[in-house]
Amino acid sequence: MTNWINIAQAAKEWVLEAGQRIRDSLNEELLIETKSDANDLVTNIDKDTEKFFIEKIKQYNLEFKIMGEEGFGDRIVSLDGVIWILDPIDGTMNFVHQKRNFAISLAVYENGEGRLGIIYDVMADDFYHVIPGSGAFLNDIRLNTLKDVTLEKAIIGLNATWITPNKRIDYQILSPLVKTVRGTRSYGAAAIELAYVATGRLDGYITMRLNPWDYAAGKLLIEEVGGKTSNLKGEPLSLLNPSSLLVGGPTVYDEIRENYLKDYQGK
Ligand code: 2AM
Ligand code: CA
Repeated sequence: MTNWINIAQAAKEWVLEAGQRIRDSLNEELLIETKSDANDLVTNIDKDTEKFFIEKIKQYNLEFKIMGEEGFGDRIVSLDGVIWILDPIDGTMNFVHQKRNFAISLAVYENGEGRLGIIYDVMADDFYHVIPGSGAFLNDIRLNTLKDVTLEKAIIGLNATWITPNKRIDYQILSPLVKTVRGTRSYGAAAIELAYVATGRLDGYITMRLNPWDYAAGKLLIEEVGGKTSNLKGEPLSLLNPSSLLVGGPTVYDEIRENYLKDYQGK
């Protein structure tokens, strides 16, 4: 039997150590490169942090597989076995430009079932973790079940990037939604926005494209406190492919799905 409590304790130590290494690196000069486009950034610290985790995880158990954003892990084509899903720095643009509001996101799934989720907001020193079925926590204080909030009183996480006329379908969906809700916020790091939904600081979060390492941990946190997660079509989030994403408390989630996304045709 796999002992998830022991694994969670080990993972917590690695995450805190990695967080300290990242904070220490802030005084050094970063090597910044771009990936898919000029605004898709990666630094030497993203890569070093991913390698740090891979070494720790493989030392712990060679059979564990790792899906890491920077590609130093394994090539994952199925959810069989124990898979660690890692974003060494979620919110790299924030890391580079703002030196805050970035997170380490780490999740463990066994045959597609969530076993552990950790999000560490490195500069705030906020450590979120969940062992599905045993509770979700912020700095070891248990998170409450989400309060039910209606859409009119909701603050929704939403990045203005998606509200551009040339992304017509997105504009058509998001513009009426923005007019209905109480407010919108964008923090620039999906893992932090998901953690905020789990704590009730945000009532929902909607985005057109993320990768599994951006939401694998946050999904588990939100579900543990009674929130709902899916892609914009209402299908379960893929752990193998990029996806759109809608999460929120039950009422916010249902209202957005039923009143704004009925005809959504994208991914
Ligand atoms: P990253 O910093 O790990 O790349 C920014 O709004 C959020 O979206 C961050 O969580 C960022 O993760 C993620 N992100 C940025 N560009 C993306 C892309 N092209 N596809 C999927 N997710 C992206
Ligand atoms: Ca990243």
